[in-house]
This record gives sequence, C-alpha cells and structure tokens, in this order.
Amino acid sequence: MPPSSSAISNGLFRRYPGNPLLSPNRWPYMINAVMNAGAALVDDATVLLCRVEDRRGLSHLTVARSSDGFSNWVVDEEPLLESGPGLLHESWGVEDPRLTRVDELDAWVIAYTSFGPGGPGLSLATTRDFRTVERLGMVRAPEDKNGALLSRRVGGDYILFHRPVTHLTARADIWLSRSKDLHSWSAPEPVMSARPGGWWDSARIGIGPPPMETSEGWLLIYHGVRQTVAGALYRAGLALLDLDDPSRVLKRCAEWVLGPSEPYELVGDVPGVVFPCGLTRPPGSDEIRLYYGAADTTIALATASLPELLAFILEHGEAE
Ligand code: BMA
Repeated sequence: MPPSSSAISNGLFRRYPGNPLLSPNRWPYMINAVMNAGAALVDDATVLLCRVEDRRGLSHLTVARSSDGFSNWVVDEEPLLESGPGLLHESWGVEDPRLTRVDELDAWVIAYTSFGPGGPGLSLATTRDFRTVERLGMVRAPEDKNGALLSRRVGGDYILFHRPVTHLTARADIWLSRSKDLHSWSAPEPVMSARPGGWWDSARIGIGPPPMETSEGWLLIYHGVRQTVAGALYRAGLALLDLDDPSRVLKRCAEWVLGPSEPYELVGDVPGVVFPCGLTRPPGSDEIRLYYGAADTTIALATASLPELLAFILEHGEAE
C-alpha cells in the first residue's frame, strides 16, 4: 500500500535538534519574548530579523546573525527597527517581519506589521546591510498584516501579499496588491481563503515567508488558524502559485505540514503556535530552512528537502 499523505507530510519537515534556536535569555538586554523572524542569507551568513517583545508588551525588530544558520547566534545590542517619535502608526510596536532580497533594488525589502491606535497595518522598509533602514511608510491601511513581497516583478509589477480583515464577513484570507514603484498600490485581489467548518485553517490564514520561486511555481508556506475551546491553534501548510499569475493557486495541500507538538511550541506566552516568517535555501543546496516563532516566546527551525516538498505538493495538492 502506498504511504498515505499523512504518513508523508508528517516527515516532510524535520525540526532542528537544537531547538529553540533563540530564547529571551540569550538576549543582550532584558526582554519578554522573541519570535516570528524574517530570514535572509547575507554573504555567507544567515540573518534573522527577530520580533522582540519588550517588557511593556510592545515589539521591535532586532538582528541576530549566524555563520551556519543553526548555531552561535550573535544578537545585536540595539534594535534595527523600532517605533519612535512621529510614528503614530507604529506607536504600539512593529511586528512579524518578512525579508525579500530584491536584486533590482540591490536591497532587502522588509514587510512588517506596524501597530498603532488605528490597528495593525502593513509597512515597508529597505535595508542594504541590516545596520540601517529606510522606511517607505505604511502601504496597506489597518486592519492588514502578514505582508511579504515577491523577489521579482511579475508582469512589470512588484507583488505584495497581505492579509486584510473583512469585518463584515469576519474573513481573514490571503490577498495581493501590485505596484510599479512600491509606493502606489493596486486594489487588492483575493488569492486564497480560509477553509470552512472544521478545517485546520478555518479561522484565519496568512502568508508565512515570502513565496520562493521554484520550477513548479511560487512555493507558498502559510499559517492557518483553528479556533478551539482552549484557544487558537496555529499550524503551517503548503500551496503552489502560478509563476506568471501569483493570484492563481495551482495546488493546495489538505493537511498541515508543521503543527505545535514540541514542549517549546506548546508552552509559552501563546501556547500552540508555530508561526513561520523566514525561509532560506543555501546556494547550491536542495535544503530549505524554515524559521518560525514557537508559542510566541522563542524562535525555532525546521528543514526540508525542496524536491521532496514539491513532489509532495504536486502529488497530494488539490487544484483550487
Ligand atoms: C497573530 C500574530 C502573530 C502571533 C500569532 C499568535 O495574529 O499577531 O504575531 O504570533 O497571532 O499569537
């Protein structure tokens, strides 16, 4: 009998045995929690831009670097991005960054949630060295979050995924907007919806890391939320988007591929959360590395083989 899709999907991602990679007690200054980091390969090193929650409950973004992407993390003494005077839309903090290398700009674009009295909105910034940043401002008004930019233009446009909340229907789905210049944006277009009823991704969905370009399409790793009597459960699932029209879902897998099961995913400020925001693929390697927040308290890593993942999606994913 061929293995069922559950048997395969449970083994697709392998947790790094040294998890969690980064915990609050590793920080050079006093914090409450560290989580939800964007990831980038810069020269030969891995850079994580970590969401750090201070002991007021407000978040800022701080860089951690490692030469192998697994160990010996060196954490900056100062945040790279934090709220400041005149930034009312960020006055309650900045959260959940996703990093995209954009060769055309010779820079990384940081898409992050800017949280202020208007609610969470989506802002962009750029950096060339992860030591200084240039803010482009808020590009999607509240309530919107879970933003990530594609690494190249499609049909002449930059593509920004995001997650507006439609209060009328209480829906929270993945949408995208297009731009020629990263400042003016098209009207949002729907991409993928939360599934109804009892599904693991029925309450809300949102993009994880920026989708990775592959021969089969843009690889989308997303988080899905299920509301339970004990609270929300955050898990991660897979889909493939059309290379020429990323608003088109080619395949979507039924089952989640990473869900909270380890102690560091089940115990923390928000138990039962895996929240991936960072994905790297070392040059010349088939391995992909998924960096995720665990229980809104630490950062963990799971690895997978890209060919295995694509083969799985192509075989078990369903057309939308
Ligand atoms: C989401 C975001 C994430 C967080 C998750 C679980 O809405 O705010 O930052 O990790 O909830 O609490």
